[in-house]
Amino acid sequence: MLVAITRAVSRAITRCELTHLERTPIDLERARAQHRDYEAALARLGCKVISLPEEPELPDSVFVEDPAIVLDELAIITRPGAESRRPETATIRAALAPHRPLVEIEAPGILDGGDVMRIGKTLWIGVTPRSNPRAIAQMRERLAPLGYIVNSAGVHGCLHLKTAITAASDDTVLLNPEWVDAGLFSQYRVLTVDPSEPSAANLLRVGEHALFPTAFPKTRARLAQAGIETIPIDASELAKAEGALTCCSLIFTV
Ligand code: CIR
Repeated sequence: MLVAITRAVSRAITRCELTHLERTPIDLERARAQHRDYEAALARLGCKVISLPEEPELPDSVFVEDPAIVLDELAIITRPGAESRRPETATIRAALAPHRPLVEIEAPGILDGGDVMRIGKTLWIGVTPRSNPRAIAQMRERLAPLGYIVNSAGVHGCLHLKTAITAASDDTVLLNPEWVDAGLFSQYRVLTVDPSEPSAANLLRVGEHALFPTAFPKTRARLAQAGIETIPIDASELAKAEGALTCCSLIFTV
């Protein structure tokens, strides 16, 4: 069975971290309505949704992808790169404890789950202001014995690796070549975003299905042409907080 952990949008979202975007007003009720639609879409696609209660004091806590990485064998509790986000790990640790053995990223390592892309037994980890080589070394040390290959990738011009690239299928990646070096990923079939939609590389796989933002119709058409069908979903309000589709859930099998 697929489980999706999510968390309600915090009333403090207007104080979210922003790196590459200007602050613009976020409509809390609209963000919450879109987030409920997202949870409903996950449920329709077969997930048991575990929706954690709102954290009124933690602005970015809706983005549950960043405090943990869930693999089949274990879950890694991260040490988020933004200090304001470190308290988010406590409740994520508690939510994951029944499902996986837990390991922790230790200081001076920093890591955001948004920088970790898994394709089969290979993990690609972005080196960004949120994730450093010390954490990547810890990941490699812990996961190599389980058969994982851990690679790093530079990211330029966007927040996380998965803002620049996500896996669209087991052998296909969707990427923005301005933000990540496409040459690194030549072992996969590489699809690129439409140049007029730079933020369109974040696709969320849910089992055999995929959710994709309504904001990027041209890239969605490119995906369809390559044989990858996606279900459109409006996530425009949380996009103002620099969040995309993968950021709002931790999806795993139990
Ligand atoms: C942050 O800067 O941490 C949040 N405002 C956005 C986090 C988005 N998470 C993600 O891409 N995995």
